[in-house]
Amino acid sequence: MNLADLNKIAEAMVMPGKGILAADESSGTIKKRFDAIGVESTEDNRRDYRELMFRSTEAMSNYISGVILYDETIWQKAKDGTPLVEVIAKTGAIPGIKVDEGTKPLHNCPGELVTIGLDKLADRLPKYYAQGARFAKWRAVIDIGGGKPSHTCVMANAHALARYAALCQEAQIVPIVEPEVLMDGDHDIDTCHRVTEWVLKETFQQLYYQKVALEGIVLKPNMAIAGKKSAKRASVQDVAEKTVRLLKNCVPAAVPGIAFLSGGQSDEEATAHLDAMNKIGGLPWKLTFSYGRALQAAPQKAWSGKAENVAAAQRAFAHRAMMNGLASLGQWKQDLEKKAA
Ligand code: 5MM
Repeated sequence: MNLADLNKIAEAMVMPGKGILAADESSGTIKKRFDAIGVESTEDNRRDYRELMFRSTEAMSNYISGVILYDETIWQKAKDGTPLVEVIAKTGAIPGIKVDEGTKPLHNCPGELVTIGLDKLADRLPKYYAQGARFAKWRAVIDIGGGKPSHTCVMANAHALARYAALCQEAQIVPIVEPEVLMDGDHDIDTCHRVTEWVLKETFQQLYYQKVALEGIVLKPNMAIAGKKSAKRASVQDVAEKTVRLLKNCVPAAVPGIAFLSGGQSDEEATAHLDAMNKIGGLPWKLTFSYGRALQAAPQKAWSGKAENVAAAQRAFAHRAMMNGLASLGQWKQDLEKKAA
């Protein structure tokens, strides 16, 4: 492992003003997204949709530092025959790859999941590197409510994340470490804060046990936020202050950057929260975005599977990318959203 090179990639992934596009929806997830816009989820449609984002030079060159791809996409070619990884790399963004293989029920823990995919990972990573991937992603899912999460679930997922991260670094690939505490329940922001603190502390403990070099990772956590069904909504300032406090208590300064997931927040909420955190300032790591839904909902809707809508979809993508790029600098303003409408 060459740590200086890993660190260079990690720093580039979180460079000020830019963030990561999470375009790694698995087949089931992209089908759900396409169903919502009335588009059939065929290989060609998935390619066309993703190609339109990767060819949106305005968004990609100015605001996107890296793209997380699904296995199908990393081997796919654009309509004109150019490998999609090349299309991405030409914009200056770094190609990355989701390497987890989804989740399975965790034995003895009803309703809980553990992320799988470690078995052949050491063999798969060099192939992804040869195809151009310089970072990877593994997502653990932790649910709150009804006695969850269990100690077993938190431990099993943190251990898998750390084993994955160590294997990535060995293969000269920067691991995005994503322990996602879901915002599906009716819990309040303080419960989310408490559970996320537990999950992050356990994750960093396991990263230490697996000898992962923190200078060569990027953390992708949820924000401290109330569950979607909670009656007690937290203000933007509350989310920002509690998330920053949480991260300061859990994430060593050696980590180059933190790139949040959006987790089901609205586009504008996800931007406003990131911006408010960066406005607090004085942080030991960069804070940016690695959004899936909060970057793609608008372009997906604008595209709706029609070739004549490609330019409008690219504009919608560029707008969200710019808003989040500004938020990564703490320079977003709400009236910038109105101007685009
Ligand atoms: C883009 O969605 C990613 C893949 O999800 P599945 O494996 O479930 O298909 C997901 O991991 C994503 O990268 C993160 O959750 C962040 O996306 P959001 O939409 O939460 O910003």
